Formats: sequence, C-alpha cells, structure tokens
Amino acid sequence: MRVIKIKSPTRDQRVPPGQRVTKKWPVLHYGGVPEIDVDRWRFTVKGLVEKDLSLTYSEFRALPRIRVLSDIHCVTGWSRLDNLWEGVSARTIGDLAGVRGEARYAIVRSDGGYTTNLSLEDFFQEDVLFAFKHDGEELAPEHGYPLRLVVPRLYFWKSAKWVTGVEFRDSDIPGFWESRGYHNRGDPWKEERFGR
Ligand SMILES: Nc1nc2c(c(=O)[nH]1)N[C@H]1C(S)=C(S)[C@@H](COP(=O)(O)O)O[C@H]1N2
Ligand SMILES: [Mo]
Repeated sequence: MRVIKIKSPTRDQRVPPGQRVTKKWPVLHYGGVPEIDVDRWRFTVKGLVEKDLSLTYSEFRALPRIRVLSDIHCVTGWSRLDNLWEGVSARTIGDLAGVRGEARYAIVRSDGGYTTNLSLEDFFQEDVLFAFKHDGEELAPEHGYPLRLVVPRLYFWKSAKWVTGVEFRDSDIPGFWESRGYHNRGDPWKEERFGR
C-alpha cells in the first residue's frame, strides 16, 4: 500500500509558550481505559453527509493510509516532539461519506462518551488523521487502541482516544472539556487554554 507522508508545519521556535518538552509519553484521560472488542467495533459517520458510514475494523484498516510526523502539545504543559502517526486521513473519511455543503463542525465521539468538537477548517487540515499506530507500533490501550483522532495543530485534548465515529453538523456542540471551561478551539501558539 502506498502511504502518503505528511509533516506538520513547525516553527523556528519549536515549542509553544508555556510548554516544556518531555521524552516520555504521559497517559492522560478522564475515567478508565475501555476494553474494546474489535470484532464488534464500528466506526460510524453520520449527520450532514451524502452517505452514512458504518465501517468494521477490517474495513477501516483497509482504507488508504497516511503517515504524519507531528508534535504533541498538552494543555497541562508538556510537549512531545516528532511523533510518527499512521492511520487514515480525516479527508479520506470526509470524501467517503460526502460531506454536505451546509456542514460546519465535526463532533468526534469516543467509547465511554468523551466528545470533542472541531470546525471543519481544523478537522480537514492535511495533517489530521484517525491513527492506529504511533512511532511504528500499534497504539497501546491507554493511548487509544484501536483508534484515536490526532489533531496536531491544536492542544492534545482534541485528539480523542478510543474514537468510534464522527458527526458532521451545521451547529457546534462543545465537547467534554470544551463544556468544562477549556477553550473551544485550543490553539497552543495562541495559548487558547481556557475560556472561549
Ligand atoms: N476518549 C478520550 N480521549 C481523550 C481524553 C479522554 O479523557 N477521553 N483526554 C484527552 C486529553 S486531555 C489528552 S492530554 C490526551 C492524552 O493522550 P495520551 O494519554 O495518549 O497522552 O487524550 C485526549 N483524548
Ligand atoms: Mo489534556
């Protein structure tokens, strides 16, 4: 399979304000790590699309892949540079379902009820992907196995773990952290940590 390689944009000043670099990869989430049976797992796409999707795990793994090299910036203050992700581009998912012209937002849902919201401008950046591998290895359960979203240009809470689907809408729904005081967008270069 041909894999398209993408490098997220970086700046001369590599690390955003208020962040410290770590080599380790911390584990952070609300609640427990879900036990997911990939034989029953589905990835669903619904809302303002031409065609609803419900993909099995093997169907998802057969989609065209990309690899993205990008940095993680967590709002709690750590950054981890040069992560190599492999998975399916958000654009591939959008193209498969046929996102309708009225759509403005993507609401991403996870096993366990976590959600996060993105404008379609942010969701369809070329380095956004649904990843099943990190640095050449399958994702570990605590990092989102079997699938997580990765949104390199925004704080890492937007990168939902244990993703089960996406809904395209014309109106926004603040996600789990966004409705608990985190910023609605979360650009680390503007330190959009809290508030709208
Ligand atoms: N489903 C789910 N995804 C989630 C979270 C969560 O609580 N549930 N936490 C977010 C937050 S706040 C961060 S910092 C990252 C942490 O990812 P990591 O544990 O792989 O470092 O996951 C994000 N994705
Ligand atoms: Mo976080």
